[in-house]
Amino acid sequence: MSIITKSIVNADAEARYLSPGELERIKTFVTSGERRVRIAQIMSESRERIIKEAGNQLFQKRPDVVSPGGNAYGEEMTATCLRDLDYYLRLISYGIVAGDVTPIEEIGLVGVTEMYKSLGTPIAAVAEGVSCMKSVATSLLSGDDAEEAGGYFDYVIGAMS
Ligand SMILES: CCC1=C(C)/C(=C/C2=NC(=C\c3[nH]c(/C=C4\NC(=O)[C@H](C)[C@H]4CC)c(C)c3CCC(=O)O)/C(CCC(=O)O)=C2C)NC1=O
Repeated sequence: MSIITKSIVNADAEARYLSPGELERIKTFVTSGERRVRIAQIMSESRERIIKEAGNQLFQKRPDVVSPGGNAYGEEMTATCLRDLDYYLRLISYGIVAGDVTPIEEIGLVGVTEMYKSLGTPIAAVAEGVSCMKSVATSLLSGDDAEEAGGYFDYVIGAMS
């Protein structure tokens, strides 16, 4: 839910006008809208490049995951691993547009530790992969945009550590 919808639901539940604080947060959300949409467009247009380069960086840093016995060993498993990176990049782009980490959290982070544990996937290596995506993605963005986007990647990395 966007901050606008959320504020309206809360205010209407109490049959009141939006408070000055709520309006101030909505103002910040609206004035940063152009930047957030611009970042999401760049990430969406460059998704293949971001995932490919981040995957290469990850497998150089963590050759164990693509070696025999590794969780992402073999063509099919490597493709599944890259698909997971794609999932997280997509969720991060949702978060950036919404100006809110809730969609990332609800779709991709609730229960994530247990999920990767049961799959035998080293979650630290997934976090490393997200960190590689951050470095590729932010290199495609200008200063302020890179900083804004970086926070969402950091949020995912933090939730995995
Ligand atoms: C949108 C929300 C969402 C997420 C996040 C998600 C993740 C997810 N990753 C999975 C598997 C997997 N995930 C990986 C990923 C990796 N292995 C590694 O060693 C690397 C570190 C890493 C890549 C960075 C691999 C290799 C599998 C397959 C494991 C297996 O089948 O044994 C599975 C098991 C089912 C399947 O194979 O599709 C799920 C549910 N699914 C979702 O719907």
